[in-house]
Amino acid sequence: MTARRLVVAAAIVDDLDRPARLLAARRSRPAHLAGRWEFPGGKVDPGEAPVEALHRELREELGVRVELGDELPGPDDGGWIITDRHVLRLWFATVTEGVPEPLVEHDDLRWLGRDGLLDVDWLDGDVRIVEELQDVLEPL
Ligand code: 9L3
Ligand code: MG
Repeated sequence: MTARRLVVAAAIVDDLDRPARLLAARRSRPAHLAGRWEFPGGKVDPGEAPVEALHRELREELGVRVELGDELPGPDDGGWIITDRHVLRLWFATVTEGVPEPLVEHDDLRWLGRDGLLDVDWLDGDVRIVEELQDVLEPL
């Protein structure tokens, strides 16, 4: 089997130093993912640096510029296997310009606190990342 495609995504939080809320995005497409929630982001293009790809995706998808914080390393060679065809790398981020809007492939956005984090229907691959983040968020 060929290597999994690299996908990059952001845990957008209200404050990088004391995060209390996390931005979740509801997919509007493709049909089999519509209605499920995710960390916004997308595929890294050939020749593109992962962090550049993440900035591009967040501009395209949400219309924002961000400052990136630390990466949240995963158990799968440093990444997070999210499907049999994709491996995800995830960075903390905070918005520096603009207000996030569901522009391209989302139809809803929600800021979630630690207690409500699992109230939305996360994509299968994202759930274990969300569970890990629960301990990182400050109580509201
Ligand atoms: N995916 C899973 N969780 C995420 C993201 C951003 C993406 N947080 C999955 C959904 C698709 C694939 O990765 O199967 C590619 O994502 P996109 O380019 O359609 O956003
Ligand atoms: Mg995307």
